[in-house]
Amino acid sequence: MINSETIKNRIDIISIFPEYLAPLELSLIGKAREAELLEIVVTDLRDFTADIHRTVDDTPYGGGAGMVMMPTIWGEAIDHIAANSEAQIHDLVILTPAGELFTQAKAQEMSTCAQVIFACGRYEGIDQRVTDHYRSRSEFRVHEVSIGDYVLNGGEAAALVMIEAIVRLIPGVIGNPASLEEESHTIAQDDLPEALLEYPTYTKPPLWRELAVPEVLTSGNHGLIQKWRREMALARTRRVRGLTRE
Ligand code: JE8
Repeated sequence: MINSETIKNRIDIISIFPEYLAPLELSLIGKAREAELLEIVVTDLRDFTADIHRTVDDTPYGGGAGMVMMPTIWGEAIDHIAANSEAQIHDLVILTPAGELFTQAKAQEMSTCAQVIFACGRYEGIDQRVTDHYRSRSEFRVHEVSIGDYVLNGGEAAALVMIEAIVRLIPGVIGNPASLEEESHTIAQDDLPEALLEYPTYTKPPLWRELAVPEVLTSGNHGLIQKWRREMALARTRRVRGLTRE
């Protein structure tokens, strides 16, 4: 286990909208922070500006619409955060619609990192030289990541999604580790669904608006229940995602 109790996981988020990250105080992540399993620090990018207007953007070279975030400001912010960290390696995630797709495999990988720094751009994104510069520094590992093929206005919502997926994999954050092992997505990483989608779940009451709970689930026959759940997962995977390898 890479995340032994002695390793403290640290997540940094850099944004011009630090209030956007307020949900990180809630629920499972909030409790993990309180239990000091995890440290999350949100940094306002504008704290690293030098001018009176706290400017972070400028017009794009080559022309075109919108504004691009300046590499100078990002460099100051990232260097400051890395310099004030115990971590030897800093995993720098740059959110961009042009990045590699975020998967459960990537979440697993990042859950073992000592420090992950999320750079959340806005406008037309961050000057490409920020990625290129940190790729050339051996103490950084740079990940250009997208959470999916749709257009957001900035990286903050994507960072929230990634952090939720990553943090729940840190040992001690989820009470029952069996609930992690049972998950369908743990080995799914390609376009072909290697793992199955989740089977449907039910609770009381047994009859609701003329819909009954499938009889097998109240039979008490656990062998039959397991078989039924697997069949439902297979049928659902085929219907929603197309052919499986089975
Ligand atoms: C972003 C984003 C992820 C996803 C991430 C970061 C920074 C060049 N485009 C920039 C033009 C349209 C508006 C874009 C706004 N933007 C979007 C994402 C993402 N991760 N899956 N979709 N979009 C930035 C600026």
